[in-house]
Amino acid sequence: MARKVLVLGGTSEASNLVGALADRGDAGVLSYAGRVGAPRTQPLPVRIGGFGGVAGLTEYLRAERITHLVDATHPFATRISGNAVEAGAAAGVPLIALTRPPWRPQSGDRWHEVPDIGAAVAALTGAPRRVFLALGRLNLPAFATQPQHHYVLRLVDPPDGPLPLPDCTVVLARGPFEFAGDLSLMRTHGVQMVVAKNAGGVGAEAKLHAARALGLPVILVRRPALPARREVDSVDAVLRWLDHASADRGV
Ligand code: 3Y8
Ligand code: NAP
Repeated sequence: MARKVLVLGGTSEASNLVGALADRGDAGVLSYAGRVGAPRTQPLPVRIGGFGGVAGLTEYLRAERITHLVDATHPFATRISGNAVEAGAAAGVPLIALTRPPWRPQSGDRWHEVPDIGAAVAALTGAPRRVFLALGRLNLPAFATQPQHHYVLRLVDPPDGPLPLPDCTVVLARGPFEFAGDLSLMRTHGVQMVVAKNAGGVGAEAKLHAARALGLPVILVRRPALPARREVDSVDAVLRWLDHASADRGV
């Protein structure tokens, strides 16, 4: 059966992989959840929207005759990653995850690592400060229990309704982000603390370098646990697996 790769995307790594697949003429599809208005354009066909749980993804793999499944979603996208493990097994389609190593503290970093978003909210108890919430939109409601701060919010799309935080500034921007831009953003808004997910990758780490340069504390949310699966952290490793796994499939 001709090779056809489904890439579960939404990250810089997914885009880099899709570019490499297109360059070498591989057939494939990039899938987005549909979280933002207009995801960036890609050199391979794109599908947007949920599959309908494990059953929907399993059915998609079969109906579209997918031969290889690559989970290149964000480390905090835990539901889709669990679904990919189950659907790949159910449909008999080999799965590999393309992920990126978590960031590690360097000298000069003032990190306060917490296990989840709830603990990040709890860590904000206390006197009002100017807090850069670089977590996107989906996590904002949790911070409504700490309304005393002035929040600087970076969102991909304009909010589609009232924000759950009384005192905030919205900055609209889609990464990947650069050091100079994040440094000036944090200076302009008098940011005193940063809250971020340990997403890893290069597209989101500029804010950590800017916080280090400004000597600011960072509340960093540790990654959630993900199911066991084959994992690599480079596009080349995925391409090698695709070539090898195809050979495997004959066995
Ligand atoms: C829809 C599709 C590419 C991918 C680029 C990466 C880098 C820039 C940095 C900050 C942190 C955050 C957020 C972030 C980054 C890359 C990558 C990355 C963080 C787009 C995109 C989609 C999303 C979804 C979006 C979430 C949000 C998270 C914003 C495309 C731009 C905070 C994660 O408004 C919303 O509903 C946004 C939702 C999930 C997390 C959240 O909980 O709000 N990503 N981001 C994907 C889909 O529909 O399937 O337009 O490119 C992709 C990218 N965002 O191809 O170049 O690889 O991580 N995305 C975090 O890391 O904490 C911003 O502001 O410093
Ligand atoms: P999630 O909580 O793991 O997934 C929730 C549901 O969204 C999934 O069950 C699935 O719906 C759908 N979904 C998620 N990713 C999908 C994809 N690539 N293609 C098709 N459907 C998808 O995921 P999330 O945290 O909401 O993230 C959504 C997207 O944004 C992902 O592509 C992720 O890579 C990207 N992103 C997330 C973050 C983050 O901080 N979470 C950061 C950067 C980028 P069904 O069950 O109906 O199939």
